[in-house]
Amino acid sequence: MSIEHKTGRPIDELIRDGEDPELLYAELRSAFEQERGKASTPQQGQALRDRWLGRRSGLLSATNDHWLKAAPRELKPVVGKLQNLLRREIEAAVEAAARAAVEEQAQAEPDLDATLPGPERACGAIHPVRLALEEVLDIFRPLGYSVAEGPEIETFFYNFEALNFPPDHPAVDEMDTLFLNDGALLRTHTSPCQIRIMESKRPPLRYVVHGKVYRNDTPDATHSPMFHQLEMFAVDESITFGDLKGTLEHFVRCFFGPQTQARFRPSFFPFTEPSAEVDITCPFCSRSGCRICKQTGFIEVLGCGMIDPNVLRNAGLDPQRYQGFAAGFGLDRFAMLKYNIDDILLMYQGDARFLRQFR
Ligand code: 2U9
Repeated sequence: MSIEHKTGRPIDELIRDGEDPELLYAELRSAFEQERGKASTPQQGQALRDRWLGRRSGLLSATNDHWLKAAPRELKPVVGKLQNLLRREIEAAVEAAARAAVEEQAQAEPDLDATLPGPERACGAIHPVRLALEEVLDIFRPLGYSVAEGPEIETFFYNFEALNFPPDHPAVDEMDTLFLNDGALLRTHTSPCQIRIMESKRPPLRYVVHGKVYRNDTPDATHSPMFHQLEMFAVDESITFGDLKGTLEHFVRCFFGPQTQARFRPSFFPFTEPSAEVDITCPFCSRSGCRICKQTGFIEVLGCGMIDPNVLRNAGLDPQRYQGFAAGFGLDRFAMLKYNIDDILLMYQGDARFLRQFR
């Protein structure tokens, strides 16, 4: 953008010809004054500001570049000083014009207070399930675990058959599983992801998988038909139950606090053998008994076990050569324990006042 002098010649040319910069700046100033006199609404004030002070293509920046380059060496300091002076004048004038326009508008429309702040922008919050997930991932990543997710719509094979569920297992029943058309179903756990990983990658494997899972449950304070599951598993040539215990003890101490102790109780899952459920010493009462641990001093937090050889075989791995451990838990429940939330349904009502409490 260049400015023409009243003679019709570009001003940088005049500068080059030794024209007095003071005079040229005075002309620039009067050009600005004329425009300023015409700006009477806040919108026009904004346009004036953009035209003269705009960072990239504003008249002042453009002339600064041109004039300074064109000026003979001995005049450069004078041109620079005049530019700064004029910029400050124009900034002050634009501010004053904006203020005057607001006042004028307020007088014209007395009910409108143009100085009031605009409507508050609703600000979101990080969901407690996401906070719990990030904490869990921060514990497993340094141990060398990768993170994976998979489809929420699954086949019967990946959700049940490959995981060693017998056809008459109660979980397969429509009572627990939400079936879709064409034999597809909403996954009831994230375990199908592990099958897909074992099918497509060679051991050693260490993965955390997580995501939404669905069960045909009636909602209440501890059940939601959709919740978030997280599972971790490791497959290698000499993995033992000792590796599983050490890993999970480390994990619960990191997540629930360094005093936490874990208790492994024998259990049964179709996809692990042997299997265990893990109770931790109650983080709320340090084992002395409270409402949350129902006076037992312990809280059940996860299930785990050595991956059943049938499952390894179903995923194409030789169980003579490879072993693995796996564990799973509900992230919603972990978030509830961590942040002392007593109703799972609160987490799915989208009330920002609730959601904002946890960080
Ligand atoms: C493969 C092999 C083994 C993952 C495991 C559990 C035990 C478990 C539940 C806790 C509460 C799910 O959220 S919950 O309903 N999970 O008890 N999960 S072992 O074992 C696997 C997974 C995949 C291929």
